[in-house]
Amino acid sequence: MQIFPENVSTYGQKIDDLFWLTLVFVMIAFVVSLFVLLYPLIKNRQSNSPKAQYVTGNKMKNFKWVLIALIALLGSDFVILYVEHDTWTEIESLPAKADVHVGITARQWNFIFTYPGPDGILGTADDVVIDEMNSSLHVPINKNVVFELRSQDVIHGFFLANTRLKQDAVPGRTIIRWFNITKEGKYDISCTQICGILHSKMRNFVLAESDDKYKHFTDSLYSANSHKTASN
Ligand SMILES: [Cu+2]
Repeated sequence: MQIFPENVSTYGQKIDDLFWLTLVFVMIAFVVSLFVLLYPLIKNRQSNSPKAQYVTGNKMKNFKWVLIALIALLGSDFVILYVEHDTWTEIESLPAKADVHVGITARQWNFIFTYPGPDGILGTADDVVIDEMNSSLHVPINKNVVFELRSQDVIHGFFLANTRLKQDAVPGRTIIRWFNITKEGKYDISCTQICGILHSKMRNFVLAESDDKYKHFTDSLYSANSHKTASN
């Protein structure tokens, strides 16, 4: 059963597995809570027990159930923490090798993409900035794409659902994250923070391409850009 957008990243499946693990614990807690609420209602209904009982809960006989629930909840939290640790470390830390380095800047109401230019280094004079509504960020497949995320105005949320990566863009901060897409295609980037009146129009894409197509794209982008700077 496919209830999520297709996962196309190297680490997306691990996030999905964590989702299902968390859901199992929450479902167990949900069923137990319902039972604890409903069972006494039925068992102690008026025809069974006409006299009401007042339980203060400060005797150990009653209070132990609070403790048991607390330990069960804390225990499942620790199981999730333990299981997620490796995934968290992998996704939150940068990959040993960054194949592509790009800049992504959020602004009301668009994501602006900065390519590093022919030298492959961000923040130099040959950088190329694409600032268009609904534009696509081109990336090669099976490569570690490291990006620097910024915001020029308010808090935006960068969400690339097909990779399971979601990161807020916070004004004044540069946040470095990464993804690696394993399948060619065009994937939605949506903004997940209500960032103003046109928030819902804030929609860009990641275009994941083969190495050849990606090289073709950057070559033509960079040569068009060098003509532009040469003629200026
Ligand atoms: Cu936004």
